Amino acid sequence: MFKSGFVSIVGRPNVGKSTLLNQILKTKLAIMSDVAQTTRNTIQGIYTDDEAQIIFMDTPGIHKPQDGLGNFMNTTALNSIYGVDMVLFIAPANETIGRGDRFIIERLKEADGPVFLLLNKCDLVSKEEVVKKLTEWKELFDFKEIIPISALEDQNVDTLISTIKKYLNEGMMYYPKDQMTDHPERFVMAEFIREKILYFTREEVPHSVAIVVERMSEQEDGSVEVIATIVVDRKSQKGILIGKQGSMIKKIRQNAQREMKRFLQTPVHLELFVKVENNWRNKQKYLKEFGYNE
Ligand code: GDP
Ligand code: MG
Ligand code: K
Repeated sequence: MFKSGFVSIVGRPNVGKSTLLNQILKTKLAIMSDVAQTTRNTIQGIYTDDEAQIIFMDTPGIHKPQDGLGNFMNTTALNSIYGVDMVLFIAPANETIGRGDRFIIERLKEADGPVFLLLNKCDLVSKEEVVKKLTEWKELFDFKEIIPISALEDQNVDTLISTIKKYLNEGMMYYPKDQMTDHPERFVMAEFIREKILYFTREEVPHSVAIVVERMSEQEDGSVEVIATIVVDRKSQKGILIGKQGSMIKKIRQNAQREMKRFLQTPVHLELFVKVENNWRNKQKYLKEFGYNE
């Protein structure tokens, strides 16, 4: 009997949702960063073995909404607990339970299907602390399963997969065996660029950048040309992104290009443009244009 199902991964920003998905899929699918809110759109990662197919949704972190974009991210993240077969709620073992966690817990009561607690980052704390944290969590919610893991160090991730499989129902294979994501490659390219921007500029350029992949085309020699525009809120951000004599944008370009090459397994030529659109975060029009609306 083959099993399949949809599983949503939720939790505050930076608890390790993307790291876990990457560990499961063993590839650089969702982009990880220690800067909050890298993952904006829901990413579907598809795990397939001989017994089951699990379609994972890695959601943007749930946080207190501050603007149009924040609202959208919350809606996406919260909606992902409906209509799925299972919800994985991730909490870090090395942090105290806070208001953000309680906010999500309240919502989880409406979830379709069983909810698991994954206590992540267990590599950072002692066994005693793990036990203590688990006791605290048990009082807050009736989790179907509680699994301490380290997404980064690959601890207990195999246990997680086999436990998920136990709860899945008989079902079809929705995607071909070798397919790992349903996302268009353009989206993945944009995420590579976003990751390099966050990495090289740190806090100087806030999370308000949008990346529009204008073109992605295969050349006759098999290489791929990617043309993308980075949209920022303010002129000052444009200056930071370009850097002294273009040094910053060059670094971003070269490093993103390298990731793209690795991902696509073919030479890539990346061209980057930077454009200022005042206050685009609050303009639904742009959110739609940039693909943040369904
Ligand atoms: P997300 O915002 O929930 O998707 O979190 P990320 O997957 O982007 O991870 C945020 C940060 O936590 C990154 O720096 C990860 O390397 C780190 N991280 C994730 N999982 C673990 C873990 O199990 N152990 C440790 N020590 N760090 C982790
Ligand atoms: Mg993430
Ligand atoms: K993150």
